[in-house]
Amino acid sequence: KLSAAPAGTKLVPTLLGPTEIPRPSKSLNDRVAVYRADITSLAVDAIVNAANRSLLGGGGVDGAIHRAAGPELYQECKTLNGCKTGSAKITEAYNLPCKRVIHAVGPIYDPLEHDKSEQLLVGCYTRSLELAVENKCRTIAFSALSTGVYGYPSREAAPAALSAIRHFLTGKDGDQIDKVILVTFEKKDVDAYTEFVPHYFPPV
Ligand code: AR6
Repeated sequence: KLSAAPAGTKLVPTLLGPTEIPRPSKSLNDRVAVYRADITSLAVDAIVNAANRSLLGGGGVDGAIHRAAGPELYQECKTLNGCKTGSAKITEAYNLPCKRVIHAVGPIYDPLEHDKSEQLLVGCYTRSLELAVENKCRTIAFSALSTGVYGYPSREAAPAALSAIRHFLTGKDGDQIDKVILVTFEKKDVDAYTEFVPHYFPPV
């Protein structure tokens, strides 16, 4: 029997259904973590970059990842012909301690088209997880896609991210992923995940 949603919780109809309350699951909870860290320092199988459609670098976490990976990353990115918003592409990681970099292109937040922004953000998380599985990456660390320069409010991005992750982990390829790490850099992201993780991954 499903319990009631905590008061004020925003459910994400995109993937979970407006009345679906996630069941507590220890094995699922053990596979999701929130770290406050610099994503370029993590020795996971794949880190997810918050890129733009050119895939040729930029500011924010994208700039930090390109600086730490070295110029070969830019050379490889030039061969990819960019990427659509809401999707992702994978490269080698060069001088980074991780094995691969997944470059996801989040939406520029549009408050007048909330559902479209949410659909695109969910697409980034889902496609990144698919790419991880296709490339045998079992541990994946996400930056808080779209919540910096692209203006997506952290309190709205967190439920979209968590619902996409939960949906994937409980789906047919979910057992191919051992750990999903949500990497936060700023207090607003820490606060958003702290608020919403217990809803999507309820304590057992
Ligand atoms: N490690 C982890 N997170 C970080 C780091 C880091 N080293 N640096 C920043 N963040 P943003 P976006 C966080 O702006 O909103 C770029 O120019 C940051 O605090 O990097 O998707 C691209 O080229 C925020 O929570 O990405 C695009 O043009 C999160 O990473 C555009 O910005 C994402 O913020 C993409 O904008």
